[in-house]
Amino acid sequence: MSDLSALSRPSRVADPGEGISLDELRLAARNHAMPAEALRYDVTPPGLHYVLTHYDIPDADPAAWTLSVGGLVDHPLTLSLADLDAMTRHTVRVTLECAGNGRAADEPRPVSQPWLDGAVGTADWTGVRLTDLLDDAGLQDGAVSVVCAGADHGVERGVEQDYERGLTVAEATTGDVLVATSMNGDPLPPQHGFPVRLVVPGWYGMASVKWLREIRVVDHEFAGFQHQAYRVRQTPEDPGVPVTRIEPRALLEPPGFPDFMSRGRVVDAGPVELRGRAWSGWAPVERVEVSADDGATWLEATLDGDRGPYAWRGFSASWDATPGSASLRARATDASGRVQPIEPVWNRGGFTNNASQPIPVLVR
Ligand SMILES: Nc1nc2c(c(=O)[nH]1)N[C@H]1C(S)=C(S)[C@@H](COP(=O)(O)O)O[C@H]1N2
Ligand SMILES: [Mo]
Repeated sequence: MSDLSALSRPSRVADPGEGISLDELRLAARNHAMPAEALRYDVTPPGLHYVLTHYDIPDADPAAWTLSVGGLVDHPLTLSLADLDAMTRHTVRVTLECAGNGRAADEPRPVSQPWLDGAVGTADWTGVRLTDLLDDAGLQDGAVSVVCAGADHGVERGVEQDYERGLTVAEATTGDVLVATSMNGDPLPPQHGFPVRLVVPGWYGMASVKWLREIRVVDHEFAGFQHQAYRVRQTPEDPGVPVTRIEPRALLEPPGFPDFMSRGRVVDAGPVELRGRAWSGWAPVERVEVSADDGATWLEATLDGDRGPYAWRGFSASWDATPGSASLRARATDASGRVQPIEPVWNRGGFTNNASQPIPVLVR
């Protein structure tokens, strides 16, 4: 009876025509998306920010919580929340996106959390820089990876584990990686990692370990379960490449009003101001285009002011809507030259699918 794989599920791709299962529905109900209309906010109100939790939200007692920093360091640390609050704090605005965002549009569908396009949100995270903590602890020669462990525990594909991810020393000590205790000026909500989490700006969400309880410096490149899981591969045998930074994506605030079931939109004919947000973890967004004819022709959107290197950027475009049906799309290009594709680029895990998503509209 100790074989955990009896209740665990293998990694799998759906059969042709196979519908979403109750397993996938249960995940989708626990791990909610950001409603598209919340693209109107520069900073996402916490209850509207997407959530993804592999196991359970831990029962955390803030008075007893400690974060330990150990392994290849000169001075191992055990920090209370009061200790973290007493250190120099920084606030960084970060757009976080799950690597599986867009997965449900993959054909065939990888069986997992079936995200459409809403696994995103932007928050002002406040905390201590990971590099400052590592400085205080004193990295020893031979330090290669900084392993970050959450307090949550579960089983995944038959493997029992704590949620753990590593960063190389170079990744951990550059780019504003935060050990955060606050979201939008308030303590972290339970679902976003209360009382302390990692935030790795520019990276897909899996790197930003929630409920952080241990930082362990090791002498090898860490390759735990969550590193094997988050790889872009074509077959189970394919070694693949790791999922790291966020690919560019633009999303439109859906205009007009929705149909309850289809979420298709209704707008009146005439000029329609289209607005949305665009982001990339590789380089600043340079250009956003909008289409009303499913990508046959594109309009150049105007970018709003920059809100920082890790935050999404607003954009707008004026569309002259004529009666009939339309299919709206947006696509972003970043300064590294990455452009959103129209068709999904398939991989077995359904990761990094940043294909432009159509919004059906009826113009009356
Ligand atoms: N400890 C822990 N950290 C975690 C996870 C988790 O399941 N456990 N999920 C990761 C994934 S896959 C994502 S996309 C982000 C989601 O962060 P959010 O729920 O605050 O939006 O948290 C990451 N950090
Ligand atoms: Mo994720």
